Amino acid sequence: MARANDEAADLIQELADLLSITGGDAYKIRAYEKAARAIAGYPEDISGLDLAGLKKIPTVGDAIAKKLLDYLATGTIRQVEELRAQIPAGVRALTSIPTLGPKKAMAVYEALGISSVPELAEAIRQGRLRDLRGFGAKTEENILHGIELMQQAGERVLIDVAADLAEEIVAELSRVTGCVRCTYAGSLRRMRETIGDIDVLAASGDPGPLMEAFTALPYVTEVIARGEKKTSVRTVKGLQVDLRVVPPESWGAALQYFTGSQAHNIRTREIAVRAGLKLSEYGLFDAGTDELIVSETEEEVYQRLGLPWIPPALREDGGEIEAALAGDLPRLVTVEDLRGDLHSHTDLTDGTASLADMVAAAAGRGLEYYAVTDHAPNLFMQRMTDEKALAQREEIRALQERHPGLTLLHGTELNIDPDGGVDWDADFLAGFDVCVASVHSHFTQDKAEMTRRLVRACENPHVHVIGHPTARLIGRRPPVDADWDEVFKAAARTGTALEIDAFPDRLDLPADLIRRAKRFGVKFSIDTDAHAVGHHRNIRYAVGTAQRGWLTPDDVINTWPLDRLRAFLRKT
Ligand code: DGT
Ligand code: CA
Ligand code: CA
Ligand code: ZN
Repeated sequence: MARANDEAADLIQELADLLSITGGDAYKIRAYEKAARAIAGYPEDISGLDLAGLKKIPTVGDAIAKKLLDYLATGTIRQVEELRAQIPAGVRALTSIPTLGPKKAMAVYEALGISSVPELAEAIRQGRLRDLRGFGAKTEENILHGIELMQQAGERVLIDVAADLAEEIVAELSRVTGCVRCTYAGSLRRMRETIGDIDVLAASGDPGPLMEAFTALPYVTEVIARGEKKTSVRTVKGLQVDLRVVPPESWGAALQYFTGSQAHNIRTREIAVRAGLKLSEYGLFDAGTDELIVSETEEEVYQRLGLPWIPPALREDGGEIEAALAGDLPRLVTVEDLRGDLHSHTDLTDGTASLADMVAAAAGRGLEYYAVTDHAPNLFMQRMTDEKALAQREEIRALQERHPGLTLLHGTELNIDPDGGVDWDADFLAGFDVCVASVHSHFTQDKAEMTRRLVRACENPHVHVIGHPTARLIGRRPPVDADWDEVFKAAARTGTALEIDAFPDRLDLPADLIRRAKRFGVKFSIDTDAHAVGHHRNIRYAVGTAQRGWLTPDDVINTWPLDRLRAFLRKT
């Protein structure tokens, strides 16, 4: 991964945020936001690029490229520094509340001197906000709700942030002399959607050099605790990382223990106790003689407990122990099982890469089919038209000749309107190979309305996949309220797949709903929803989510051969 890309993207995004506080030009702000996404998603490390190289990044023009040069030379962007100096830090803290816009943040600061989240919550409780111009009871409720969302997300980070850092640390430590094995465990190995801290495990007869190398990593900001067996540090993004070093012969037992979850470990320990054994991070021992029985691999540890190896994504005490004992563990879907991707965008709408680049990225993943599904006209900001959609179809036909091994599908991402209708009429829709339909507005409809809306979308014979069905944004927007069992019944009955969207702040459907939907016979589509070349890498997070929902390849329509997929898309 390229850390410079992330830092530069953060600075450009901050520039957009700061400009929106000072009432900057909306067009410019949008351009910065788009560029920030493009920079973060750019596959090449920007730190080696010159002006011409930087301008090759999609949506980055001369002005932004110069800001990036400024960053590469000085580690910051001058305009960001100037704006930071102008705008009180308190106001910036307030804008981290997802439901409080920059203008309102500035207003409460100027009128009431409020400059922190707790002060704001207190002022709302005292009813001091509702007399301000542009504020009312509804605004207060919204802000409080935003504060709640923020607190729920707490100190946890999204899975991609943790995964990128963990992989970098594992790569560094693996190079240290004496390191026999190294990997990450904990919630990240189980692919939870958010991560509290990263747990890295290493095997070595000599922990000293590993602990040294770990605390010396450039992104470590604080050493919280340093010991022989365990060292904990805090890193630049505030995320804590624990490193545990165990003797090589304890590897399997330690990996099992530190992968967790705690609830799963309690179950495995009980099984050990009932068999006259003792299970710890050091191994599986005879409870009577303390003699070590096995500890080198996880497989051996599970086997000696009378269990097959259990995939980490299932280790939540959610029935996996019972299934393992009965020999009923599912054969979970993997990234390698995926033959296609049914949801992606290009720079024709809000993507940052060209059609050719996105298709090349799909080919690079070894896919057999790939659907381009740019936004439909009712998402007005994206300015889709019939003509543009048809022109794109021609472009795809032409491009197909260059990719004999990859079948290109022309699709679209429709907008499900409040009544459950979609953008185009049946005739026009019939021209697409695949239609994803998603909720992009009116998120707060009541349960009955939202249920009807989603059921109607499923009943549309031209809708094949419901995109990011709950529309949640982790830590920023709650899931829509619907009677999900009714939606699942409709999806199963009509042969409409539900998506598992790979964006780390979506992961939608979430795992618990996936598992429930599967019981109704629902089929799923595991998609990137890629808006940039780099987003293709996110697919593993959606697969992890699918695994946590106990899905097998057969449950997932884009693991199927194209013929079987096409039959499903006919919805007969
Ligand atoms: P997180 O960090 O909140 O996202 O979740 P985890 O699961 O990574 O939790 P963490 O970092 O506290 O501990 C990592 C694993 O270590 C955990 O899944 C199970 C194991 N573990 C840690 N402390 C205990 C404990 O007191 N009892 C048991 N049974 N297992 C523990
Ligand atoms: Ca952890
Ligand atoms: Ca931990
Ligand atoms: Zn999309």
